[in-house]
Amino acid sequence: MAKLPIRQYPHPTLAAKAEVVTVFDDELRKLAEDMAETMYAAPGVGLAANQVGVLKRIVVIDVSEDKSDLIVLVNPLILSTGGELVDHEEGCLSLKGLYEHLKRPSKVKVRAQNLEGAELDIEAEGLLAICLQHEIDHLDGTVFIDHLSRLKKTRACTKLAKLRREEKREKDKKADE
Ligand code: GNR
Ligand code: NI
Repeated sequence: MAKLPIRQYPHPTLAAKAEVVTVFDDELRKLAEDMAETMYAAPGVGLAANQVGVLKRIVVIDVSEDKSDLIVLVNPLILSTGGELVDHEEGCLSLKGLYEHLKRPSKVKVRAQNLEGAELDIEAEGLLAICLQHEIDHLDGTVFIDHLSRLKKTRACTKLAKLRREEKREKDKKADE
């Protein structure tokens, strides 16, 4: 197992469309394992391959309290969305420290394949439904702030730049001690 570096916005792989997986081999299983380790270490509730610089349609998710329920999805597709649009606060490991309110459908049906290539369907609501939409967006080159209005996205980018400046200042200060 290995922890992989998480690419930060606006890294080009975050804006690229990931390729459909056709080969279900040991290399794919290794990638899934490394992505899971990276997600748990971050810590986060999901991770898409684009975030570790790999343009393959694979995501890992674990929204369980005790981190005991890993879901690996290959070639996931949203079959349908439903329920109300729910307002929630969203974050992303590739836009570290930034949290913004967003509305998404509360329910989602997803079809995917597992690491053996077998088809599986998931019906989700709550945090899992949000996370599935967030991760599948990544595979299509979309990050959550792309769903904001132009003005709100600009403000979010300004906030992110400020967070990074502050983080750098803290780091420089520590190195100086
Ligand atoms: O860890 C994460 N938390 C989160 C919170 C609200 C909505 C979506 C997410 S996904 C995010 C991990 C991540 O960046 N996945 O791509
Ligand atoms: Ni993300």
